[in-house]
Amino acid sequence: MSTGLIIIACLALIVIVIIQIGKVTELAAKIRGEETVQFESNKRSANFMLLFLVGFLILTIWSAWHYKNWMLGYGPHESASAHGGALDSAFNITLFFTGIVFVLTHIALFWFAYKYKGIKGGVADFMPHDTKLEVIWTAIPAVVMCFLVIRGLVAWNEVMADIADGEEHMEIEATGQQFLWHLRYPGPDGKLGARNFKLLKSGENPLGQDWTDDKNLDDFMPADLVLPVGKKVRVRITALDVLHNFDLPHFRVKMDAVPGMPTYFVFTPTKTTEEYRQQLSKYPEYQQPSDPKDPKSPPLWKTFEYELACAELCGKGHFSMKKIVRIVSEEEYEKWAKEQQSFYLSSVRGKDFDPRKDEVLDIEVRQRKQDFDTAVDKALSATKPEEKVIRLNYVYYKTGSAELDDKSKYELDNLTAVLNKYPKMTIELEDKRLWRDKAR
Ligand SMILES: [Cu+2]
Repeated sequence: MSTGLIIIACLALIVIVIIQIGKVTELAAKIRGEETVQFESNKRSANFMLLFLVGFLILTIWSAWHYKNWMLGYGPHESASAHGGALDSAFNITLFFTGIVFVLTHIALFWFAYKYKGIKGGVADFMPHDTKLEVIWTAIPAVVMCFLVIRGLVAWNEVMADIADGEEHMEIEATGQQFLWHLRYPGPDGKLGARNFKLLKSGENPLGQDWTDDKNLDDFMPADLVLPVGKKVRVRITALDVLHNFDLPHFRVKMDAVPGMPTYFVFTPTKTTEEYRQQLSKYPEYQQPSDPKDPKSPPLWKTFEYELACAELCGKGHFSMKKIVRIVSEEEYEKWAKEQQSFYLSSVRGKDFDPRKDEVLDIEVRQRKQDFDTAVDKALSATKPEEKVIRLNYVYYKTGSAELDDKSKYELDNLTAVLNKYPKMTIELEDKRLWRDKAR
């Protein structure tokens, strides 16, 4: 903060000094005659031009060199995706040509301002037209531009290609909303369910998922973006309110999220978070403590995380649209995915607004069969007789009747399957109420 104030004060002083010099020059002109003073002033300006040229070029080149290990594309920040290298090299080739032009034009600009300063009796050259010069300064940029554009197009087509038919990949979805990203994964079925904007309701159904579509039932919405290394990912990108932009800088992924117009990006992460950290650890810049106020805090490279950002200024909370991205091994990813809870089952199922609350879903039948089989295994291996009990949790009767409800069938099927598997097993059926009474 204080450094900032000093810099501002210095700049203000420099401006005041320049204004004062101007005033002094004016006064001197009145005393010594206009022309002499004018030429002296020209000479001084010309010298400043040269000084600025040298200082400016040195500073530009020094800062580029000095900060290169913080910039994407250089030092440890090589791209972490399969396509990223193509974009980086297109960028570097453009930088090479524009860099040469940048240096040459600046030298020419300030050198000529110095060389052709106003002198006593000096007259300007009259050169209305020079065909050779015009051909040169049109042809060279045209050829270079053609080369850059064609190369850029080739890279663009490669980077923007969609998944080919039957190509192995996974698909996830990212939806931008002021001011957060909703991430949606397809769950075990590998398919994202349908959405309908008419079903949108914050809290109950933030993405407008259609619960009558079975593909939606296992979709989950994690807090972080976790992906397996080396697997092609297609990200469906949508927005709920204004323009956002799905930006994964370390992977050179960037695509607008437009309300009402789904976009996508396909990329393959090639480095796990851990590998990227190891790469950073080889550079002195990343040995600094991650918390500048605490010298004992872990070094920067150890705390590095990939990030998902919004790269479209979308409102005052724009900066908060950040998520951590973790790239992990295939096994770690499988483990993580298994731990994720389906949004439907954890937040919608059985609630008043669940349109399928009266239905028993296939996904539940499968889950309950698994639970049932686990309970059977547990009872079989138990030693105490009171532990050799299996509870049939989902057997219901029709209201006011001794007839079994249709929904009970699958639970009895599970029991039949077990009895068939162990033909010698004998069981005793006991009513739950009696069982409860006995326990008292
Ligand atoms: Cu945004």
